[in-house]
Amino acid sequence: MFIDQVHIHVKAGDGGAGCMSFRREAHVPKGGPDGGDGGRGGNVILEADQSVSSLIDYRFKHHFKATRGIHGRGSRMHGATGNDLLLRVPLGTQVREYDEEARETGDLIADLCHQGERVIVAQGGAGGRGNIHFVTATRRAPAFAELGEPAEERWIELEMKLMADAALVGMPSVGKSSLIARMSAARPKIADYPFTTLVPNLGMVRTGDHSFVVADVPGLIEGAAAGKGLGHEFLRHIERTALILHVIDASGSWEGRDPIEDYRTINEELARYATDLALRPQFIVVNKIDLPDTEGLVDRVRHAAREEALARAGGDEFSDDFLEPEVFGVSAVTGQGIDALIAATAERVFELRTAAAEVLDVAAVHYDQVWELRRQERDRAFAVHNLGGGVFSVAGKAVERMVIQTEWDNEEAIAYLQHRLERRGVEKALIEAGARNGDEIRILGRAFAFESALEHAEHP
Ligand SMILES: Nc1nc2c(ncn2[C@@H]2O[C@H](COP(=O)(O)OP(=O)(O)OP(=O)(O)O)[C@@H](O)[C@H]2O)c(=O)[nH]1
Ligand SMILES: [Mg+2]
Repeated sequence: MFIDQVHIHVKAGDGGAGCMSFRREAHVPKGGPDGGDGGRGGNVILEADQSVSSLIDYRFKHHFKATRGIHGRGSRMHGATGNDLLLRVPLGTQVREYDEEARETGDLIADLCHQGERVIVAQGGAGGRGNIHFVTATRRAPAFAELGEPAEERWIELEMKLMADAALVGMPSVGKSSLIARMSAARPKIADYPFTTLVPNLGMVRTGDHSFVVADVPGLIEGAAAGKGLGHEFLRHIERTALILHVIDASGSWEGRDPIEDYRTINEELARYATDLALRPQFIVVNKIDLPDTEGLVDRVRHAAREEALARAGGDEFSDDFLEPEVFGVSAVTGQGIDALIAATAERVFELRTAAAEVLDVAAVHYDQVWELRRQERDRAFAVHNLGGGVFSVAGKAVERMVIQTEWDNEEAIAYLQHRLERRGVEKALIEAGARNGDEIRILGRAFAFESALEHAEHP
């Protein structure tokens, strides 16, 4: 089975705790603070890798964790950084946020299209700072340090769109699977009834100069773009192929159809699905020419396709818009014409990919940066709720993280937390919500008394 969508849970490493320590030397009665910082936790990183061809590695294992940062120590010794965890994914993998409970897909995190492209999907927690950082003019001997920052963790969705160079597209039973079996080592099911192929198959075609990947997708029928048959779901897979190999059955065998009518129907469905797909370069592959009464059909198809192309170019065969259609007569059964088809496909795919690579480099959107900014904004946001009776709660990622980083049995550490909350605007928001000195503030299950120097926080 072809796997193209998985959900995995990624957890980065927690930051190591900062150290609270004072220098101890033989001749110095009370030394200054010397607690080192905790190390940063490892990140979970996705990397696009050409040599990975599917998401199968993520089908059975769903949880991935980077290692934590080491705690800081005395004598200004900093803890080591945790190791990053690198997960390799196929080229063309799209990464999205995923809500496991609601089973809903969220924002696009990244679109990994180029070899070696990376994105951090879970950031390691920063190491806590040691007490050497908290010395001020009035606080010469800070008796607290920061705990490590908890790591990010989240569910993500990985989706791989087929990165085939050429896709075999056509009505059911025209011989798409037979052709991919002839052209590559792929061995899909072949049978004389429609809709034999239920999921796309990929095959690598090795030729002298350039190898290419060909896809065999389920048969399309009239109405496919509107969701009829099986083809629709897979039309999106061919969005990224450079070349369409439009296969028609020379014998018109399935339901005794007219091959030229079928050719037009499929083109209409492609156009209906996306205008872009109708304009995609096409080779016309007339299959089953080994069967009787098929001679002459290749020429008829060539003629019909030429008329259409000419009409699109305004009837002018010297116009730049006119492209002589390329038609190949082949037989998947005898192998006739297959070598010529492979050679021409390899050459055309190479030309198209080279041209596309130039365009892509200019137009690349850095989704990961967009997502990172949006995520940071969401993290910074917090909400204050008046629970009544002088009790207020504050909720928000960044604020909660500060609370987790605080040693709760250390008054100095709590005072420092209050200072941070004040800087973040939490104090102001609480006063606006009606909080007065002495009220109870709850954050993440912790409670402390509200103390503000701001005037209107005093009880009248
Ligand atoms: N004589 C002859 N028969 C062929 C040729 N190619 C395919 N067939 C037969 O046509 C039938 C359909 O072939 P498939 O390869 O399964 O067709 P498909 O396009 O993949 O069909 P779906 O997956 O159902 O869309 C099978 O019975 C094949 O043996 C050919 O070149 N010549
Ligand atoms: Mg098939």
